This record gives sequence, C-alpha cells and structure tokens, in this order.
Amino acid sequence: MATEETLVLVKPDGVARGLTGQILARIEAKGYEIVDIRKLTPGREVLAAHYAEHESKPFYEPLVEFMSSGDVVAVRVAGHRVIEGFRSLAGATEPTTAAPGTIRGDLGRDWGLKVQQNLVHGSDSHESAARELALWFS
Ligand code: IDP
Ligand code: MG
Repeated sequence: MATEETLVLVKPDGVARGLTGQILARIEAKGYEIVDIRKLTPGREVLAAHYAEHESKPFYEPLVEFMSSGDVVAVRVAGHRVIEGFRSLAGATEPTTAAPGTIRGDLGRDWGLKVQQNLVHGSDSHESAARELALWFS
C-alpha cells in the first residue's frame, strides 16, 4: 500500500527560535516518518505558488514577507493519515487559541503583527500535499 505523505514547513519563526528539533521530535514521537528534509530561505516565486489560494487576503503580503525573511525547514513526512494527523498536531491557525498540547498551542503566541507567526505549515488535503511536495522537493 502506498504510504500517504504531507509537506510540513517549520516557518522562519520556528527556525529562528530554535524550535526545529522540538517540532521534528513531536512528528517522530507521534510515529510518522521523516522521509526527506531541507533547509532554505524561500524566494517569492515558490511562496507565491505555495500560497496562491491566499493571494487576495489582507495578510498575503505580510505572509510572503514573513516566510521569505529567513530559513525554513521543509520536511516530507509519511504515514497512514499523516495529512490529517499533522494538522491535528499543529493545532489551529491562531496560536492564542490553538489547543494546549498542539505545536501552535504550546510553542506559539500572537506577537501583534499583521501575519500570524505560528511556527508550522501542514498540507490540508491530498491535492495540496501532492502539489506542495512537488513544489518544495522538485
Ligand atoms: P493554516 O496554516 O492553519 O492552514 P491558512 O488559512 O492556510 O492557515 O493561512 C496560511 C497562513 O497565513 C497561516 O498559517 C498564518 O500564518 C497566516 N494567516 C492566516 N489567517 C490569518 C489572519 O487572519 N491574520 C493573520 N495571518 C493569518
Ligand atoms: Mg493552509
């Protein structure tokens, strides 16, 4: 059986705060497999493709600015139902109200900026995962 895969990004706030190891440890402790990993500062082009669905949103420019502000760690993660499972580990978008026990709930906070700095990205569907993995690991 083909194993499901998802794209996880440790965002620039997570890398800068030295939380990459803790985030990867949570993924491994859950039982998922880290298949591939790379650290890079993404350019506008990859971010525009990655966040195309948000282009018209008020936080789009701050989001692209934030995501290109430093290194991110892109991770290919595998496991049965990992797409849904990592979204659950990550927690809700807003770190203030993300449930304790989640990455965003335990490690994130609101810094009063135009974009929520919430430590991680995780693909939200099979279609997004396929598209995003091709984008970040081509
Ligand atoms: P997700 O990362 O939980 O899937 P999305 O709605 O896909 O959330 O938004 C992408 C990213 O844009 C979020 O992770 C967050 O960094 C930022 N963002 C989303 N909604 C807002 C908002 O209402 N204000 C500020 N930033 C936001
Ligand atoms: Mg999303």
